[in-house]
Amino acid sequence: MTKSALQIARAAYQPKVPAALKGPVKVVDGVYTQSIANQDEIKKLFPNTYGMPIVTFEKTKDAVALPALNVGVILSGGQAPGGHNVIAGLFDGLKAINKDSHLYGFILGPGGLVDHNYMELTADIIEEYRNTGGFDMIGSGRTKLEEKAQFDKGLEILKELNIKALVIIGGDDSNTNACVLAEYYTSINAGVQVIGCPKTIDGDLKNDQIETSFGFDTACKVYSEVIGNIQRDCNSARKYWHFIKLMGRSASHIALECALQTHPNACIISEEVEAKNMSLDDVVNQIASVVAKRAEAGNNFGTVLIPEGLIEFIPAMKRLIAELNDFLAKNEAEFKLIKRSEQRNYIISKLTKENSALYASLPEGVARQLTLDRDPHGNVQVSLIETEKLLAEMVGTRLAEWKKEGKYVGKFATQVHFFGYEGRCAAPSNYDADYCYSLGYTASCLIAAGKTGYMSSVRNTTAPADKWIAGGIPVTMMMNMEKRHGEMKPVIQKALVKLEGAPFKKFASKREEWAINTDYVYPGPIQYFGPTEVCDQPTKTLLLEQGK
Ligand code: FBP
Repeated sequence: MTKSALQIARAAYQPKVPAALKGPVKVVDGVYTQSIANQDEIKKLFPNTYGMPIVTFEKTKDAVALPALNVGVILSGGQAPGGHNVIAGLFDGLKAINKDSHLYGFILGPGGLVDHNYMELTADIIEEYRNTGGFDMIGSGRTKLEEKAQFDKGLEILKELNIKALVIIGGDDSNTNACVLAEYYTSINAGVQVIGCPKTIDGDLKNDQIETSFGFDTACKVYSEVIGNIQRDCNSARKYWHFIKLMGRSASHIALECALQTHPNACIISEEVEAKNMSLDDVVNQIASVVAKRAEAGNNFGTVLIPEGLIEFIPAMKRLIAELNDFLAKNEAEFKLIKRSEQRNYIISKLTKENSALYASLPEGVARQLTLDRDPHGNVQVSLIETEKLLAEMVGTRLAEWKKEGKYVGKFATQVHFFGYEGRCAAPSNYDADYCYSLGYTASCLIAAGKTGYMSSVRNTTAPADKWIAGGIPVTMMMNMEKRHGEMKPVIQKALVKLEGAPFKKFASKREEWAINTDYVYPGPIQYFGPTEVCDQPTKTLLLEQGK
């Protein structure tokens, strides 16, 4: 692999870790836990892994010699910067426990376990990937691990390789499944522990114990850099409105963080749209009003940030998508036989009155995207829905209507962008490089401590790394019951943007000022070498959440 000068310099970077992880650790059991809701149901479903205590690792002088361990690792779901460092931290931790330990990577996600597709991760391989972005060391995939047959098939290869623990690096769904797997392997005395690690650029796997999912920091910094560049271009030419859609399947954490970093003229937060029961028209009016106000001041340019999941948070659209999901699930075969040119009318004829009218009012492209294949979790693939184009078009139409009514709306020319894939494999920021390495190392400590059904946790990360707290959180603690595919299931609760939380409040207190004034911030690229205040800052979201 040919490497850039930055990659070569970066390979030598030694991630910062909590002080406790710099030598032998002892396990300190904390309080016993219960799930955040539906305690009785979840306890019944997880008799072996429910209610375990939170654990913390503390420094000890008494090093204990432990036997060599064979461990497997899986990267699950969408890429997130820092995944390789989780694996590097895990590898170093296992070698520190016993130099004869072995680490195996399952290829292309959970499917690798079921298909017995794996490779041993040796020191040479790990060296190649330290502090790099991407998941290409072993690849990732979205196969859902949820059937007993898959668990049993997986166990065959785990036994063959004498693997005693499996680390699953994934988002809320993958960690939920990791816990189901932990419970199952414990119930049959399989002798395999399962540990999860919180990953997703979306930032929606967090709670009182898990401060943030890895990758969110780097991805937001990459998007904010590019948004800043666009804003500088925008403020130089003064002739375009830029509509920028940002990844984040459901929650608007990425859009909110980027808004806090760059001060755009408008930013839509899906959770607010839902809470205020706004229609698509209301969202369009909100943006069009900002455009018209800026035009009055002679500013025919600006930026609008749009969260990827917006469409599913507009209550009327949510109802439409729910009916479409059910309808397409039941009539998939028939729908696939309909000619492409007739699919729209076919759908219009099948939906209930309200949904049919809404579907008919959507531009062709968006209507089509709503009928495309769902992902393996049954979600609409929101990254394929061009909300940025839809809103740019609809705002244009609204302004034209206002103009006819005699209102001054200035000139309105648009550019559209979608930032998502650009940030998911970026070289991890120092924060993510350190956080991920520490998460991986902590996972090795959880394994050595004989834990299963835990998620690796590193807390207090707005303080210097030395003061970070490493430990483990029982996954059942984060669960509640939710409806999935028509059935109630135990799942880790997804963290949406809290409208009463400090990050949203900060944004809400500033957005009118940012709408009218041109108060853009240009964050520039991530810096890896240099002063702490430039290179080692966590996200604004995390700082605000921790009252800093
Ligand atoms: P994860 O939740 O698996 O981390 O993935 C998140 C994400 O990056 C979303 O932001 C986006 O909607 C989706 O993945 C895109 O999926 P795909 O990689 O399959 O195109």
